[in-house]
Amino acid sequence: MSQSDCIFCRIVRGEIPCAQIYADDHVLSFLDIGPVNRGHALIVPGEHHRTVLDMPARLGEHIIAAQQRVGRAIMEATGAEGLNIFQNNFATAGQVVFHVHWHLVPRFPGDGHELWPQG
Ligand code: DGP
Repeated sequence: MSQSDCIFCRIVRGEIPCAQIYADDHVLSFLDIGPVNRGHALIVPGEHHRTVLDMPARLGEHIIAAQQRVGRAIMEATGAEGLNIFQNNFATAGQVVFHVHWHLVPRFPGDGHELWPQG
């Protein structure tokens, strides 16, 4: 369930350092190396699955719980007033690391990002 050449598996195994935010038996959360906003975090399941389409649904509950926990923490730490949560599947959709993961991006009034279509 772990791949030797996967960068996120290597982070999960502690072989590559990260700025860790949260960890439990199912997920690891750490700051993105190329943040699009202050506090940009990633949530990564410990198990290696390439995309959300390959991931067993049983992990969903743990992912949502981590999104709530980490989302609250980074909003409080940064003073953000909003939060985008998104993820990319397959290269055509912008996936670069092929170990499924979620982006949590704190949002600030007037931060100018058009990360998400505005309603
Ligand atoms: P995606 O395009 O959804 O596959 O996003 C991959 C993200 O992973 C990207 O925002 C940068 C981040 N990233 C890639 N390598 C590393 C790393 O070694 N450490 C950390 N903290 N983040 C990484």
